[in-house]
Amino acid sequence: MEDIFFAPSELIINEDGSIFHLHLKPQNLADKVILVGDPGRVALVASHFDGVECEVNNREFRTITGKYKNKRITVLSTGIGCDNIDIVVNELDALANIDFETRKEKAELRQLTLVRIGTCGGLQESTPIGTYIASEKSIGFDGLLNYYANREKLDTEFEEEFKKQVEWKPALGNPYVANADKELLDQIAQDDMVRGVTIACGGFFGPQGRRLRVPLADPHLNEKIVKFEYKGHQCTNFEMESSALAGLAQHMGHKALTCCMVIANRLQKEANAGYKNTIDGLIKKVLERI
Ligand code: R1P
Ligand code: URA
Repeated sequence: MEDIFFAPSELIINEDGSIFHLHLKPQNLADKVILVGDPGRVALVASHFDGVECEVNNREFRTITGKYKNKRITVLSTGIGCDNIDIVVNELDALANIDFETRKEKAELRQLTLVRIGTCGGLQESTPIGTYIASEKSIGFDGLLNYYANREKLDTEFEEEFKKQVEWKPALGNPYVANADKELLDQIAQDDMVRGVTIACGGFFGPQGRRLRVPLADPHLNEKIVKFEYKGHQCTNFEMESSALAGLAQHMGHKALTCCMVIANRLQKEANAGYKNTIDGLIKKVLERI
């Protein structure tokens, strides 16, 4: 624990005592947290709760804390992208581990369990639309963890092998690899989920190899990603938040995992735009197992 005073410009607290973006107060946060991208998915998760304790909304961050079968759970939306994960995970950690009166770190770590329930694009024939994928490893194309210390504690061996096999172009920035918490992975990813390597991208189109009107810097990157194989691991899916979540949680001492439902398969060139009706199956599994 470091004895640092977090100045008002570094840790912004609103006049009502809530944290800047999430508008949550420390007492609003449960130890078990479900993160979803879509603010509309928060009500879907909370529809399974036996009771609701508080509901807070600001920008794309919608939060409900309640009870599911005697487990106190907070569900909150992050919106799209790793930039929002930086905000959400730092603010959740501050709510748990910084004393808002003294603006100093608390003496003992309060460990959070963070499970993201999202949607993704499948990359293999074994990941058709409807598959649930738990991200055992996440490769971050988003650059976020390059700004934090302790990068060497991430999975640099896997990173080097990935860059070699896909002939990574340095102009794309340095990808990093973050692993899910092993215990949480075993708890949540049972036989009905594929354990995979997820690529978290800084965009939905170009960064995921979707070419509409503007040509891509490396039009063959996705073919190389699909072929990549290392120690039995293959890249299974694309989404936009898992690496930032896994990496930040590891640095902060929290447990984190991302589970996504495939809504588009890039090999089969198919998509299910009506997925909102079917993601409830994944939500129920996570609520039971968290
Ligand atoms: C893109 O459509 C969004 O969907 C996926 C991506 O990660 C990105 O946030 O996740 P969510 O469905 O959780 O938003
Ligand atoms: N989310 C993504 O980021 N990519 C997809 O292809 C589908 C959902």
